[in-house]
Amino acid sequence: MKEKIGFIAVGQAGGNIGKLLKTNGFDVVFLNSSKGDLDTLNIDEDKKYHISEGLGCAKDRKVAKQVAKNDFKNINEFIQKGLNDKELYYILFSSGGGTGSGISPTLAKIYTQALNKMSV
Ligand SMILES: Nc1nc2c(ncn2[C@@H]2O[C@H](COP(=O)(O)OP(=O)(O)OP(=O)(O)O)[C@@H](O)[C@H]2O)c(=O)[nH]1
Ligand SMILES: [Mg+2]
Repeated sequence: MKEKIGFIAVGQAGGNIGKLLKTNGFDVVFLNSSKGDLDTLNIDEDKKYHISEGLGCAKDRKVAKQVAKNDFKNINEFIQKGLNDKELYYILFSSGGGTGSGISPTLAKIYTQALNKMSV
């Protein structure tokens, strides 16, 4: 089952949880609007994506949503490429910040409707 699941880690808390899952053999891709936070995770370059324009969203969900909307094509390509053979996606994020909680619900909605791949 492990090989059929893909985790999408968004924001710092999502990234920290994703790192633990990766260490335990799961496939994880990492997204953040803060390049500095992404780099602290020490993950292969092809598994992490810095959302364009992003300098961190400082707990502002509206900013996060807008930044993700502007860069959605690249975000989607990055996820599809990193987790292309998966039957199920899980999204990891904290409800306390801007990036993870701003972007993740919209991402879940899009993937549920477009791919029927989400589990929440
Ligand atoms: N338990 C736990 N909480 C964390 C962790 N990392 C961040 N948090 C908490 O998550 C909340 C903020 O969410 P973050 O994930 O840092 O925010 P973000 O999604 O990166 O969004 P930005 O506001 O744009 O930075 C704060 O309450 C943090 O203390 C973690 O590894 N474990
Ligand atoms: Mg952050």
